[in-house]
Order: sequence, then C-alpha cells, then structure tokens
Amino acid sequence: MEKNTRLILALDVTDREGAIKISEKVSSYVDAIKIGYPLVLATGMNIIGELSKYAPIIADFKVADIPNTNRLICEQVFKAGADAVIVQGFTGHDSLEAAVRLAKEKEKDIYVVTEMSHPGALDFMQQAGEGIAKMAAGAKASGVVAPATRPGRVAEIRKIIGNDLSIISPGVGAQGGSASDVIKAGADWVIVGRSIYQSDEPGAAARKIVDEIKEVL
Ligand code: OMP
Repeated sequence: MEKNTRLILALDVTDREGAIKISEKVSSYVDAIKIGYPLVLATGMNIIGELSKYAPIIADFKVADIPNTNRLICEQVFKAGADAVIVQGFTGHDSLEAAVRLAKEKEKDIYVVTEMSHPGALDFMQQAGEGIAKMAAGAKASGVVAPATRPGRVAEIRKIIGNDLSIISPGVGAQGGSASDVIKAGADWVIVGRSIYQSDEPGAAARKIVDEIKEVL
C-alpha cells in the first residue's frame, strides 16, 4: 500500500450501489478501502473486484483458525482481488505464519490484529497485545492493527515492532479516537468508517481527516 493520504476507508455499508457511490467520492482521499463481513455478506465476494477499481482492497475477515484453514481462506480472498487480509493474532504463530507464507507467495499483505479498539478489548485482548505484536514482527507480517482509541498503546506497539512493520489504526471519530493523535503516536494509517460513510458528504469528510493528518506530519 502506498503511503499518500494515510487514510483507509472502512466501508461497512450493506448495499452495493451505496458502496460504489461512496468509493467513487472518496477514492482520491484514501490509500485503501477496507471491507469486511457486513458488505461481503450482503453483496457477495464480487464486490472485492468491483471496488478494487477505486483503491487497493483490505479484506477485514479477522481470520482466526488453524494454519491450514487460514491458508485456504486467504487464498480465496486474494483470488477475489484483495490486496491484503486482516487476521487475528491470538491464534498463535503457526496460524499467522501460514497466512504470511501464502501472502508472500502472492505478493500480498497480511495485517495482524494486536489489541482491539473497543472497551471490551481490555477484558482479554490487551494482555496479549504486546506478545502478538512481537510475534507479528517475527513472522514478517506487513503490519499490525492497533487502537486509535488508545494512542499510548500504539506508541508501545511501535516500540515493539520497530519500523519494518506498518500500523493501521481504527477507532477514529465514531469510537472517540483522534486521527492526528494516533499518527503522532506512531500509526502509519488511520482507518475511518462511520465518520465518512454516514456523512452527507463523504468526500469532504475524508478530505478533512486527510488535512488533519497532514498538519502533524
Ligand atoms: P468506525 O468505528 O465506523 O470508524 O469503523 C472502524 C472499522 O475498523 C470497523 O470496520 C471495525 O470493524 C474495524 N476495527 C475496529 O474498529 N477496531 C479494531 O480493533 C479492529 C478493526 C479492524 O480490524 O479493522
């Protein structure tokens, strides 16, 4: 993924026309479009290829299975035209390595969830976050997903992974996080959904976030 605007749109809408319309409007402001279960379950896997006209596609399926199943899932997602897949890290090194190996063969990217952005992530996930970050670096994943709702944790995770891996960071806007704060803490990209796709003017909403990021670079 090329680092231009540092903004990734999370396109969690459930209708095909709406998804296409929003993608057209924001395509010049985003480095990638992240789609996941809501849109794919509603419209089918072909939506990946359709939207890849507008930006590289990150498929957020938070893959969390045994190594062989992880490999089979990622294979299908790359075949559908995605450039990257988000996988969970808590399943451990062998599951992650299976996904990374396949991605490297196909010249694609794997992003590993460390600790999630919602309050419930403190119940179980946060304790594992640093270990998962270390494992992601060891497995040579392309990057990690870390919470914009906790910029301090993003800074900690940056220290663990160094500069070889990217950090993509959701939780800006609707979940309370700030784009400029998390970029300052060490994130490479922010992931933003509702603040853009629920706006009356998604293009203008995206541009505003891009401008906010530019100010702190
Ligand atoms: P908004 O809260 O609407 O901006 O959307 C955030 C997007 O990022 C959604 O697609 C979430 O599923 C996703 N996400 C998180 O919000 N928190 C995480 O910890 C991880 C993800 C993710 O993996 O993308």
